Amino acid sequence: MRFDIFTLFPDVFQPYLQTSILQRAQQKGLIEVHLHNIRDYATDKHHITDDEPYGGGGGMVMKPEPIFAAVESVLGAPPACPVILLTPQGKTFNHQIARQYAQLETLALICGRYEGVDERVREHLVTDELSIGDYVLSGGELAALVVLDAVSRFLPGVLGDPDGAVDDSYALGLLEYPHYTRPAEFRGWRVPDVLLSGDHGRIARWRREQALLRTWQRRPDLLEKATLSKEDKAFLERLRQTQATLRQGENDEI
Ligand code: 6GU
Repeated sequence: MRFDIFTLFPDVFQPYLQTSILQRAQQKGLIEVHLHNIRDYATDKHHITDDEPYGGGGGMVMKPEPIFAAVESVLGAPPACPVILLTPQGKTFNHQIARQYAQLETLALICGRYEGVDERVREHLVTDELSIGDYVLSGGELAALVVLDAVSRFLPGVLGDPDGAVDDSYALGLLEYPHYTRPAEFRGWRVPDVLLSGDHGRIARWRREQALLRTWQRRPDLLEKATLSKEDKAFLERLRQTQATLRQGENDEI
């Protein structure tokens, strides 16, 4: 899969792209990342990419010409692939969107900066707008890396496991069970005995129950959509009973 990233700060991408999974994915030819500096497409002497907003008010707005020129000279006019603008005003990115984008041959990502981007970019160049959560970043660069990373994990072969991201917690619909490695005791804190037992059946059951417990405690909304076995449902019912009993105890004390 090919990613074309349009940004005023291409340098911030390099360290992350040259690390671990994404570096290996590029070496294996599974992903190609092309960074384009929007400033290189400004035609005036000073390569200006922003200007004051019409109508006044503070801040600067990214000019339309360099963005159109960059995207169209790389991808054609109009581009054949989706063109995503990273902005806090976009739809919130998630696991499902990442999986859908992983079906594409090419994805273009435009990183917004300053107070915003000229509205004509949104109206006539961009096909989708994405945010990565309800907070404001100084620019879309970190968000573009988030999207690139999450999408890449769905491509076959990017993870060591040929099954790719299907084992991740959101794919399973549950949060992950707790992980431990050596030493078996650290500062007096012991790894749960069951994990040292060598009994693979008991270990699998413990992990499943821990995943259910954690999801029930932290993200009960995920349980509604998760695929649950009869045993899972029985375990959750026991959790609910225990909690109800505890609550009753608290009330009795009052
Ligand atoms: Cl995509 N961009 C900016 N500037 N801030 C954000 C964001 C994107 N997603 C969350 N906050």
